[in-house]
Parts: sequence; structure tokens; C-alpha cells
Amino acid sequence: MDKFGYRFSFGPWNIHEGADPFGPTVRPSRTFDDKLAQYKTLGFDAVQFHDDDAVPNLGDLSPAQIREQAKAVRRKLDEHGLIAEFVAPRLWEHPMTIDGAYTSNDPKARAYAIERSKRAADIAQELGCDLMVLWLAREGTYMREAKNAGRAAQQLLEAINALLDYDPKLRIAIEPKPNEPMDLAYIPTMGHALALGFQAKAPQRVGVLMESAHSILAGLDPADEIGFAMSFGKLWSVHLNDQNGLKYDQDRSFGSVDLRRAFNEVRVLDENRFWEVGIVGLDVKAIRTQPAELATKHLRNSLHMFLRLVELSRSLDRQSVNALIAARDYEELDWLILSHLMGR
Ligand code: XUL
Ligand code: MN
Repeated sequence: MDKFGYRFSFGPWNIHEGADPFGPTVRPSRTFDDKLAQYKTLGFDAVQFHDDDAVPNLGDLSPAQIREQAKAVRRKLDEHGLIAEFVAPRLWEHPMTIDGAYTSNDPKARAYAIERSKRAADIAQELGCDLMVLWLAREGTYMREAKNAGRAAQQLLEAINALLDYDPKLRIAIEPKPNEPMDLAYIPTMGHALALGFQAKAPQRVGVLMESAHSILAGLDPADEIGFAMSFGKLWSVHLNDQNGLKYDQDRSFGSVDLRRAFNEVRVLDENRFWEVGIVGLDVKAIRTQPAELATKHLRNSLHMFLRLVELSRSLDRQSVNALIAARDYEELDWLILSHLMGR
């Protein structure tokens, strides 16, 4: 925990080999144990998991064996003084989910997706966390005529309800993203995710995760998405990062593209006391050119950026800001914010 009371997390996939869709890996793989050893050194408190980050071979194991392996991971976390923030079922890589998971046209594939998500809930229990993140990666279709958006919404609801029934303590945070890997996804924004959650059978157990890059890809402002979700008490996790334009998902270091946009994300989180609600999660990747032995600096940079921006948010001259708002002198307000960000 830092001096402001914030805790920080990232996922093991955030230390990665640097492959992109047009080129192979450029850095050697690091083991989970090696990655775990980095967390505290870098100033982090918690680990984000996909189900198979915790139990890599889960497809070959019985539910009881999966729980056993998850217990062993819990012991490792304890040894390092770390906690698990959430578990997310990885529903986009298995051959059964090629046409989507919860919204596949094949009922067997939908059943697989729900069963796999239940195993992810088991893993979360064993890791001592009550939060599941659902990034609905392939819940869309390249072919508009092949699926039905209304039916898809109902199928997503059925899956969420099945999980809420399965584990009465589980909370679910939906992570919206407008595109990639699909050209269009069924839950592209905070508004879609919240609408779905409010329809669930236990709406008080369904919230959202806001990822900066995903909001930007949707053409939206991440700080506004944060404010919208927090006004309903629904922002339970974040994936802070950055993104250059409405292109592919870049997972750049937080604040590295648009400092003012990042400032506003932190300002809105801090004004709404996010440290009391959730952990500050990152979803950042080192750029492909980064040498292997230096490929955790994106995590360090993002965490330090967050803390510096908290300082800047708290040292903002609020009286002057309010006076300028009252005078509707937004040009002067613009200058005040820019000067503040430039340190003068
Ligand atoms: C994909 C993405 C995922 C989720 C976790 O864009 O952000 O890493 O955050 O499944
Ligand atoms: Mn993410």
C-alpha cells in the first residue's frame, strides 16, 4: 500500500514475450514464480489472474484437482505477501469458443463456457478472492446475420445468472471492449456492461472494470466512463493503460500517450475515493523493442505515473478552479490545468 492508501495489481501476462500478430516473440518466457518475485520489488500488492495463469493445465484436471492446484498458488501468494485481486475465465483461446463463448450458436460451446467459468470461480475461492472479471472477448460476430444481438444479451445474462447462482459470494466485474479480436463486440462500453448487470438476478453482485484503452477504442473518455460507473457504486476494478488513437489495442504504459487524459482518470478515481473500493490494476505491456532484462519498466512507470498524478490532483488549486468555472472562463481553466501539469 502506498502513502495515499492505494493498492496496485497487474497480471502475469503483463510481463510478456513481445509477440504481435505480425511477428514472433522477442523476449524469453519467464516462469510464473519468477514473475511473482517481481511484484513486491516493483511496489505491487496483488495479482490479477486468468484461470489458467493460476492452473495452467486446467482442461486436463478434475474440479477437485483444479482446487488443489489453486491452493498451492495461494500458498505461493502468501509466501510473497501478495493477494489475488480477481480471476478471469480465459474464454477466447479454446477450440470450443471459436464462435464465441456464452453467445456461441452451438449449445455445447455455451455449456463449455459456463462450466469453465465455474472452475474459474472455484479457483477464485481457493485464492481467497470473491471477484471474477469477464472480458467478453469473442462475444460478437464478424457476420451480422449469423447471430442476434438481443438473443446474445439474454445468453450473456443466463451465463452471469448461472455463475451468481453457483457461488453466492461471487462478485462479477464486466470488462467492456468495443473491438478486437472481434470487429464489433456485444458489450462495447460501460453503459452496456452496467445495463446487463442491472438485469442480473443479483444486480448488487455485478459491477464493471474500466480499461482505459478499451474506452478510448470506443471513442469515449476513460475518466467519464470511470465517473459514470462510480456514480452507481459499480466500478470495482480498473485496467489503467494508454492508447494512441482508435487503432489496435496497445496496452501502453499509463499516461504515456496523453498525460492530461491520464490526469483526469486519476483525478476522478481519487475524488471518488477509489482506494476504499478497489485495487488500482494495470493492464500494460512493454513495447516490443524493450530488451528482456529491462521489460518491467512499463509497470514501474505506470505505477509511479499514477502516484504522481494523485499528487497533482490533490495539489490542484480547487478554489481557483471553482472561481474559473463560476466565471465560465474555461480558457483560463484550460491554462491553469496545463500549467499545473507542466509544473509551473
Ligand atoms: C484484453 C484484456 C484482457 C482482460 C483480462 O484486451 O484487456 O487482458 O483484461 O482478461
Ligand atoms: Mn484488460
